[in-house]
Order: sequence, then C-alpha cells, then structure tokens
Amino acid sequence: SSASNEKQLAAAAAVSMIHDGMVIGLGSGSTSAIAIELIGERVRSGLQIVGVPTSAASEQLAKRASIPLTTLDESPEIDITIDGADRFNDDLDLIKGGGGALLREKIVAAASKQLIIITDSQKRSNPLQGFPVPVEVVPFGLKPLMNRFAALQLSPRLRMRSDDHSKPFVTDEKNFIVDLQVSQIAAPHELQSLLTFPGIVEHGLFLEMASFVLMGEGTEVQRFDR
Ligand code: DER
Repeated sequence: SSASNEKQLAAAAAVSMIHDGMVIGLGSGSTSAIAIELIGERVRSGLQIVGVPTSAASEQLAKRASIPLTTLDESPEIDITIDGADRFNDDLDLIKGGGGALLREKIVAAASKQLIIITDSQKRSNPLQGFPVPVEVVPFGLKPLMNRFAALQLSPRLRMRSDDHSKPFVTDEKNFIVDLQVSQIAAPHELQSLLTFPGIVEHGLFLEMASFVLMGEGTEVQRFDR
C-alpha cells in the first residue's frame, strides 16, 4: 500500500543518518519495525552500533535482525532514537502510544540527543486530532482516574487486549492504558497540564521532544523541523 511505501521511505531516510559508534533508540510500531529491519541490514554489512529497544516487541525484532542490544543502565546517553507517531502537528507535538509502548518510548526519547520521528502521510494533523491520547495508569488507582477523566469530558476507555477483549491490555511495565477521546487538541500543553493526577504514570503527548519528523508522502520524504 502507499502508506507502507511511505513508511519505508521515511524509515530509510532516518536509518541513513546512523553512523559507527552510535547508541540507537529503537522505536515501537510498524514504521519503527521497518527501521529496525533496515538497521539490521546495515549491521550485517558492518555498521558498529548498539540499540536500546523501547518495547519487548521491538527487542524481539532487533534480536532477529542481529542488532547488538544494550540497556539504559549500560548506555544512559542515546545518540539517535528513531520512532513513529500516531499523529503530529506542525509544531512537532506528537500523539504516541497507539501500540502501548509510550512509557519506555518517552524514557528513551528523553535520554536521546536526537529524536527522529518517522511516519507516513496519514499522521500529519493540524490541529492534532483523530487519535485518542493514551494514558498509562497504575491498576491500583484505575477507577478514581476513570471517574476524573469522565468528569473532564475526556471520554476515557480502558484499553483491552486485542486477542481477548475481556482482559485489559497490560504494558511492558505491567500497567493499564486508558485512551482519552479528545476531539481537537488545539492546546496540547493545556491538555498535558490536566494529566497530573496521582496514579498516572505517563501519557502519549510528546511535546517539544521531536528533533524533526521525516514523513513519507507519495514517492518523496518531507522533513518537518520545529
Ligand atoms: O505506539 C507508538 O507510539 C508507535 O510509535 C505509534 O505511534 C506509531 O505506530 P505505527 O508506526 O505502526 O503507525
């Protein structure tokens, strides 16, 4: 499909920016999966890098791709993280977490000198809209948080497993995800300032974190800078 071609183009552009000696943050999701494959190809041709995966899923893909892995304990300063996004606007505010990896993604992104976001052309949205904002919560405090989100008209939905809709989705860090339905996010910082209740671990608004976005569009790659 054109979206997968666009993902391929964006991933290739980002992976071409990696060079020997770097510590690379490996994102999560289908676009990052393409980047991990491409990094694996370069590693097998001699590229000297180590990777920090942002999810158990990406760790598996990286192992299969023969990418040498490290941890934030061993490598707390990451040179480049390549990751996807569910939506981005022209201020490079992001909605992430569609795949439920937002906590480790944000930790790795915050430890990175450069955060390169790779997307297809469907992800660009001014203002941010058309995708729920995921919030990672501690199961212990779920119900009071759901009530607070509902009172704020955020239409909270507990994310259920895709393979068994009777069970809540559980993140790599053993938390739950609540998806907030917000029609248009004209003021992402204002929304972020609401998401500070006890029991919220992290949320999927990545504001002022991306260094630039590489968006595949047709047969081209568009670069967006802040
Ligand atoms: O869950 C995530 O944060 C992913 O990076 C997501 O935002 C992008 O996933 P995709 O590349 O499969 O669209």
